[in-house]
This record gives sequence, structure tokens and C-alpha cells, in this order.
Amino acid sequence: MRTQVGIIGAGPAGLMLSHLLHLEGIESVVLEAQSRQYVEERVRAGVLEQGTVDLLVESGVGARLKEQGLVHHGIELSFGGQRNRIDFEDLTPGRSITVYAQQEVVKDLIQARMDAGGQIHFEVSDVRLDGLHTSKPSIAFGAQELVCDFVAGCDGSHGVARASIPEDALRVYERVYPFAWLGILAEAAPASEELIYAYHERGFALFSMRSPKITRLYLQCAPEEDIAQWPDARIWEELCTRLATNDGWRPNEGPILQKGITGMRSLVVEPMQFGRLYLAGDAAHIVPPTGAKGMNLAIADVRVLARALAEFYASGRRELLDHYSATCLRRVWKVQRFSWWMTSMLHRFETADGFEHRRQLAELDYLTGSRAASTSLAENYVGLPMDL
Ligand code: RFL
Ligand code: PHB
Repeated sequence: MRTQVGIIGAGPAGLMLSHLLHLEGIESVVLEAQSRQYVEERVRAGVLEQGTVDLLVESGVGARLKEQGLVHHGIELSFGGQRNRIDFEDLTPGRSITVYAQQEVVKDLIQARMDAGGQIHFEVSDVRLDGLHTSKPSIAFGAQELVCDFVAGCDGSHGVARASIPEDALRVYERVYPFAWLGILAEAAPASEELIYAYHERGFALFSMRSPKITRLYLQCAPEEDIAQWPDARIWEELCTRLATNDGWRPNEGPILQKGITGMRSLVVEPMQFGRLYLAGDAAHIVPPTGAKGMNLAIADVRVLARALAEFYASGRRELLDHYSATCLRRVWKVQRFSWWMTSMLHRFETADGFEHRRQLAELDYLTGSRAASTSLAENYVGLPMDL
């Protein structure tokens, strides 16, 4: 088999790259380890930045997103029994976020690729990369081989792409946090129209949603937490304790449809390129979910990569490809900073003397009381300009 760009992974990064390349007349083949059903049902992110929404709409895959996505003009920060609104309309005029599940983005992209005759191979096994420093790198899978001009490693943090790069050719920056998130999806009408990030003595909690009938909620827990220790009643009790405010507000309860525990880490590998292999999305970096940035960063990477490849095929010029890693990393590190900051402000850290707790309360008090600080949160949350 032969193609121009071989893409490993059918997550948001790989699918969006394939779609953008198609619009530029560039052929690609996507290889995915899981089944189509699995990737279309995997519950993950839900918050799209303005720039992500714009790109999906402009590239022609935004019809369902426009119809079903929930546009939010603010978020709330809850602490000390009160909620404080960060008003995007006021602080970042014209920019907002849209709540639309990642698996819906994935479904829309798969459909668009299929409609255009695109090639996505699901359930491929034993993927191996070869010849990354030659002009014809190849991807072997099972008994088949795909020869390409370029390879895009969009296979997430446990994929083969990054693992195929010799250790001494990469620098890895990593932080592991001493907590995790227990997340649930519940059949309950969201009791608030906007997301609520709560800092509480017992730990962080997040109120989010997927639709007018489905609430998505998270609780800070220990990294080694056993989900079996969390029967539904305990989850609701803890969520209500951490989220309830003095005005009597609390989330609506309902049957829990799905629950799981997610670890938290920050990771960046540099450079995001090795010969003709380009890493994008979670394959190159992981952010803790507190800033809701992972999927948005994956989309921002492939936008840069698609442009660079388009320029190469149109003119033979390699400048944009050569700058791919540096261009992406500028944004990646800014988003790392923001995600780390949100995480450290909102989670409980065990310290003996309570210094951290006092500092965090002061930070939240400052943030919600200062227009300058609120604006900084708002502009990062709705998304830095795509070219930054
Ligand atoms: P993905 O989505 O992990 O896709 C990688 C794909 O590669 C496949 N794969 C392979 N295929 C072939 N051969 C192999 N050897 C392979 N190994 C792996 C995998 O099956 C998979 O289909 O990476 P991508 O495309 O870079 O997208 C990244 C995002 O998925 C991720 O950053 C977000 O989900 C992170 N995230 C959030 N991001 C946001 O922007 N906003 C949010 O609100 C948000 N909330 C979250 C999140 C992630 C979470 N979890 C579960 C980690 C909330 C949670 C709980
Ligand atoms: C979600 O709705 O899943 C979600 C929202 C905001 C975050 C993380 C996850 O920061």
C-alpha cells in the first residue's frame, strides 16, 4: 500500500489531520488499533475552545456541532460556599466555549472521511515504523505495509509513534500529580447552565454536562483509588458536599451511566518530530484535564501540521515542516502553564500547616476580585489565538 501521509490513530488529532489534508488534495490513510464503535463511544473531553469550533465549522464538519453544541459565555468558580462567575462575554468579547462531546467530534470526522472515500483501517494490530530517516518511511501492521512520504503519530500517550523514537533523540518533561479524578456521567438534567469548578476543603469537584439531559461530574480522589469503594450513593454525597453552595444550590441526581478514574499528569516531549515522523496531540503532550485543553491542543497541532504539509506538496518548500515542532511547542507550553496553574489552584494538596490551603483561597479571592486576573483566566480558557 502507498499513500502520501500515513496517520497512526483515529482520535481527534489523526482524524482531523486526515480531513484537513483531504481538503488540500493530499491523500492519507488512518490506522487505528480499536474498533470504530470503540472510538465513537469512548467518553472523554467535552469543552471546545472558540478556535477549535471555528476550525471544525470552516472545514465543513460543524453541522451537528452547531445544532447540538451548548455555547457557554462563562464558567463559575465555587469556594467558601459561594459561586463566582467569570464572564467571557465581558472579558473576552466575541469568544466563548462550546460543550460538545469529544466522541461526537470523532463521529463527525469519521463520517466526513467515509463520505469522501477516505481510508480508515480499524482494529489494526502490531503497528511498526521503519525508515523514518529515509524519504519513504513505512508503517507495517499485521502482514501489511503502508509506504508513505510522511508519518503522523497521532496515537495518544501510549501509542507506538513516540515509542519508536530513540530515547536519546527526545527530551521528556513530566509532572505527576498526587491525585486523580473520579468521573461520572449521570442521567440528570444539569442544575446549572454553566460549568462549575469547585475548590473545597475535601478536594476539587467539577460540574459539567453533555446535553440538556446528561450531567458530567468529577471528584478529586487518590491516584490509587479503587472505584469499587465508590458506590453511587457515596459519589453523590461527596459531590453534593463539595459543590453545594450557601444559597441552597446542589446538582440534580440521577442514574449513573458510566464511571471511571483518570490519572493526572503534565508531559511534553521535545522535539515533536523525528525524521519524517511528526507527533501530534496526546502522542506529544499530556495536560491535566483541569483546563479542558487536551483535545483543543490536539486540534491546534494538526492545523499547523496540515498547513506545513500543504505547503510542502504545493511548492516543495520545507520551512513550515522544519518549524512544526517549534511552532506547536510555543502554544503547548503556554497551555501546559495554564493547565498546571488551574490544577494547582483548585486541588487539595496535603500539607501539614495549611499554608497551601490559605494560599489557594487567596488566589481564588484575588482571581475573582480582579478584572486583570479574571481576564487572564478567561482568555486562556476560551483559547489563545490559534497562531500563538
Ligand atoms: P487520542 O484521542 O488518545 O487518540 C489516539 C488514538 O490512537 C489509537 N492508538 C493506536 N492506533 C494504532 N496503533 C497503535 N499502536 C495505537 N495506539 C493507540 C487509540 O486507540 C486512539 O484512538 O489522542 P488525540 O487524538 O491526540 O486526542 C487527544 C484527546 O483525546 C485528549 O487530549 C482529551 O480527551 C483530553 N481531555 C480533555 N480535552 C479537552 O480538550 N477538553 C476536555 O474537557 C477534556 N477532558 C480529557 C478530559 C481526557 C480525559 N481522560 C479520560 C484522559 C477528560 C478526561 C476524563
Ligand atoms: C468535561 O465536561 O468532561 C470536562 C469539562 C471541563 C474540564 C474537564 C472535563 O476541565
